[in-house]
Amino acid sequence: MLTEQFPIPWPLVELLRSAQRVAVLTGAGVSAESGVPTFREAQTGLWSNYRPEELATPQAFLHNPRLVWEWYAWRRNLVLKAEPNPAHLALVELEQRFPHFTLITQNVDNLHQRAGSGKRFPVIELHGNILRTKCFEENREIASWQETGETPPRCPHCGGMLRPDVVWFNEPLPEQALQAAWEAAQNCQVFLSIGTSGIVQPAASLPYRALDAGAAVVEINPDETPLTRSATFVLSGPAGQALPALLSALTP
Ligand code: BV8
Repeated sequence: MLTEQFPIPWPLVELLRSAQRVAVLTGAGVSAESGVPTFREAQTGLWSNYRPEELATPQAFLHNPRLVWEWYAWRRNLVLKAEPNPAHLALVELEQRFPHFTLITQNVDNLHQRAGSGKRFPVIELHGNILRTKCFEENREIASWQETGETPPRCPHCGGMLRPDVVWFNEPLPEQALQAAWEAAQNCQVFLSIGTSGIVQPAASLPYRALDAGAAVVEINPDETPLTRSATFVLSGPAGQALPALLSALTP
């Protein structure tokens, strides 16, 4: 089915029109058209000497807390200046179209929530949220603290270092979020994997859980990924075009 800018396969339209339970996994590619660099894109400026995997670990934080805190402060400012793009907005609409809709995100940029996702079904944040801060020692969220000029700032309760409330490499994902994501993948009829390179585990296993449970998997990505050859449908292009086209194809 040809829509103005993006071809949507008719069998996919029919499948979605009859689907009761839809699950979506998003990655950094969904925020690319908001100007937020994807996780594995070359870092710019001061950060061009570092790979994200080297900075997003507890070891990196303990080795150089100021550097890691400042990297996240730079990214936080970047996402706060960014605006949700048509991909985020189309997902807000899709959340209203199905009896059950689960949005699972690897992104920490809060753009799904700013776009309006989560009003009917809570957004599942697998890797945390860069706008939240927690105590490194107590592992609990800290909403406010005294700025003493020290970087990173200190926990007002125990004096430990503060850190972003994101899941670093070699850290476990939040138990409840991961459990909910497995269940959504297990029980959906259609699973959309959007803007993710499918490298990071355990998130990258979710589409395969859906396939094993008999769901149709749709990959939306301009590039190939390890999932591409297993996906039921592949929409090769930017999410900011594919998702609005999918939405308009669903609108009778
Ligand atoms: C854990 C938060 C256990 C921080 C992130 C099994 C096998 C192999 C390795 C492992 C394994 N199990 C665990 C591991 C280790 C590790 C891992 O997966 N390593 C990888 C590198 C091999 N996993 C972990 O460490 C996880 N923890 O398993 O703990 C445990 C249990 C108990 C006790 C102790 C430990 C934790 C992983 C979470 C790490 N944190 N983020 C931060 O953001 O700073 S991950 C990070 O990668 C981001 O969240 C990001 O979202 C995520 C995934 O990347 P993508 O989103 O896919 O982004 P990427 O740039 O890679 O790709 C973008 C895609 O978009 C591309 O395909 C591109 O083509 C596409 N694109 C571009 N433009 C567009 C587009 N698509 C659509 N439209 C566009 N316009």
